[in-house]
Amino acid sequence: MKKIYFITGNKGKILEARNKFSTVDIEIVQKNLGYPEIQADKLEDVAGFGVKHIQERFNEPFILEDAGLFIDVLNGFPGVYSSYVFHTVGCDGVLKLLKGFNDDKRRACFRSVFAYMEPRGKPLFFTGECYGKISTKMLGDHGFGYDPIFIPDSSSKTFAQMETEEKNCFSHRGRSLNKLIEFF
Ligand code: ITT
Repeated sequence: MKKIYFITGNKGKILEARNKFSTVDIEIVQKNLGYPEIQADKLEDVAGFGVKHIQERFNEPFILEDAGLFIDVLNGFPGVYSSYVFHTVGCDGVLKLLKGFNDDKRRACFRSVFAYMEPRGKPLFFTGECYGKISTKMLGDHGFGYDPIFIPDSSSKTFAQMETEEKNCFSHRGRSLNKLIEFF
């Protein structure tokens, strides 16, 4: 079976990718090599820099992903700073920033960018988006990160109230992974 290494420290991402790839003959293997996440305006640039860094010390086909939560009323914040914001103020901090805002001021979008790289190759990018809103409180205990406060359009549940398979039907990552699977 073909193996693709997924360079990530995030077990939730691995679960979601394995769930998607269960329909094809490709094994997703987690490799937590670590790479610098540069400060840039676009997720593509963060992923692109990471790919070059990993390519210098890893000689197998691999994927890595940069993702973020973009909140309309905050002009896209936390966006490319999602990881830092999550580890400093977390879901609670985001809820506080939006306190008192009604539903139409709670619009947000999750974005995912996968980069696929073969040894000595050039990176290929696959993107996915999911629009929705920020809930008024944390709900659910599945998933990771901002899942307890994000309700995708066409659902009334947060991502954290969904099993992996259901989240994958709606999510930014589910969509970028669909494109990646189609490519393979
Ligand atoms: P990597 O090792 O793959 O970089 P990470 O958790 O640092 O794992 P990102 O930099 O891509 O992942 O994610 C930025 C932040 O956005 C981070 O705090 C995640 O928890 C959060 N995030 C990304 N995708 C998410 C999702 O599907 N649901 C909830 N939060 C998500």
